Amino acid sequence: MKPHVTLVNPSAPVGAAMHMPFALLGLGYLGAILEKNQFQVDVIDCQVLKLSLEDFRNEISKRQPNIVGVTSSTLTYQTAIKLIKIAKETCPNCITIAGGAHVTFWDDKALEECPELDIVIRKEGENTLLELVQKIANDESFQDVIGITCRKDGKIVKNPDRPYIEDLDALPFPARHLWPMERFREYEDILYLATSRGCVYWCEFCSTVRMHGRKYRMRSPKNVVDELEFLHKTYGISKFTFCDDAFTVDQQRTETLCSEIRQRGLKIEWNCGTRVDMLTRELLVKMKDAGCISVWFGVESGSQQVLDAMKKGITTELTIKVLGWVKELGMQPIPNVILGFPGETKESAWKTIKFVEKISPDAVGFYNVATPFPGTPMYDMVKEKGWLRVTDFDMYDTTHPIFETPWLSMKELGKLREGAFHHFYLRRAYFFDKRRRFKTYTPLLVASNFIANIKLKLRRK
Ligand code: B12
Ligand code: SF4
Repeated sequence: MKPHVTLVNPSAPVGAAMHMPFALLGLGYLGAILEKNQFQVDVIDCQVLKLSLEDFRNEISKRQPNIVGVTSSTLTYQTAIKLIKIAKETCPNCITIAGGAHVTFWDDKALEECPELDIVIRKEGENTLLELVQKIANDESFQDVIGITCRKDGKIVKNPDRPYIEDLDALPFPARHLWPMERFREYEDILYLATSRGCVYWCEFCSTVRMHGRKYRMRSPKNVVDELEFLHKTYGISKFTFCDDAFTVDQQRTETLCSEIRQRGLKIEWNCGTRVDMLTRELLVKMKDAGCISVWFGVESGSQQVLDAMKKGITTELTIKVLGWVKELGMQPIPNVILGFPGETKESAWKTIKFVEKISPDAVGFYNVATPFPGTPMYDMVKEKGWLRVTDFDMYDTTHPIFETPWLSMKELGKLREGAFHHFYLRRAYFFDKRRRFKTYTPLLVASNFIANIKLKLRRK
């Protein structure tokens, strides 16, 4: 039997703060590796197609796959479980698999919580899924496949981890054609790609590095620019986001990548995210020449004490210096901030809010609330200390306080985050900035931000 595999992206819970939908790279890579090995594969993206649970039931019933693979972050975990139950009800002979950032660290619990779930694939999924599907195709037992957690003789067993893929160039490009790509144009004209996996740091709140490993694995500049060129030609898109967690860990590679973009005469604009200690002014100049228009930074906090508690490994001085270079060179720095990490006080949070306004007065970036994702030391600490208050994963959208500490209550944290946005937009410096004064979008932006905060408040009740 050649199994037919359906990959599924669950919708985010109603009201959760979410980014625009796009073709997920994780599922895209899985689809591509299966297609490369001549398996029939399709995607049901409930987020993109705005499918209700009943719509999903109809869709899966029409397709009748042999294997259903559902991705999930912590935010979409509970919905993923509902979809798996529906898949099993609708196609009782199908094998159900879950993968992604949440179930990797919630594998045994997911299998306990959901008898309809057959297998969890932990961490990087391509080779594990391929081996599993091949075994199923050959009617062989899959229970010894490495990288999975499954049931064996009535017990839940965790097989050893699979080694990470070292040669990322060997992977096919994500199978974006499995999505209705024209639908994304309704939202934004940007395509996303990833040029590396893993990170060399080990921040206390970060689940990515525990997922993809404490080692920076890279695609070659040629392979990345081949993908850019392919996407530019196939979809007519000229704007790209590199989703890497730390795009410039290997500065030489970034330089070569920029030269390759220029040499091929690609007229594109792009943005990326990185750490302040992994950039030089010279590299930024080269990035700008190759089309970079903005850079995201994990600024996280304006308090050195909180940064050290996070094990972030950067200083506030360096952040000021590097974001200054980005601005001087005419690019936009976008700070990403976490409020409420254990040890945070009202004072340190306000220090951060003012720090962010000083280093990036034009872009509010993202004020995230410290969210304890399973698999991270922050999650373990919050649980051990008895600080965890919200166990409903539908609330883990990084805007909703989840725990409280002796130094900061959840109510205070919620107010601080709202205060951060209000303060940002209502500053005299923002409203009376000459470049912005006559632009209609300023009051619109302020109004939409107030509405978003009201919605958030209602959701919290
Ligand atoms: C791009 C990105 C987004 C995009 C797309 C989301 C997505 N699910 O891909 C957008 C902007 C929409 C987004 C939104 C959010 N994100 Co985000 N995002 C990322 C980022 C930076 C890259 C994801 C990526 O493409 N990775 C590359 C691919 C190859 O890896 P992968 O996605 O992990 O997929 C592999 C494995 O997980 C596995 N796998 C995944 N799914 C499946 C399914 C099956 C069946 C199998 C077998 C295997 C498998 O195999 C894949 C291939 O190897 C990651 C960090 C990271 N580097 O991974 C954060 C990350 C996934 N996001 C995170 C968060 C918190 C969010 C938000 C909650 C934030 C918010 N409020 O907006 C939302 C939730 C979105 C949602 N619906 O789930 C956290 C998730 C933590 C957690 N435990 O849930 C991460 C890990 C960042 C972090 N530092 O902690 N995000
Ligand atoms: S630098 Fe970024 S990707 Fe690396 S461990 Fe810290 S938060 Fe995670």
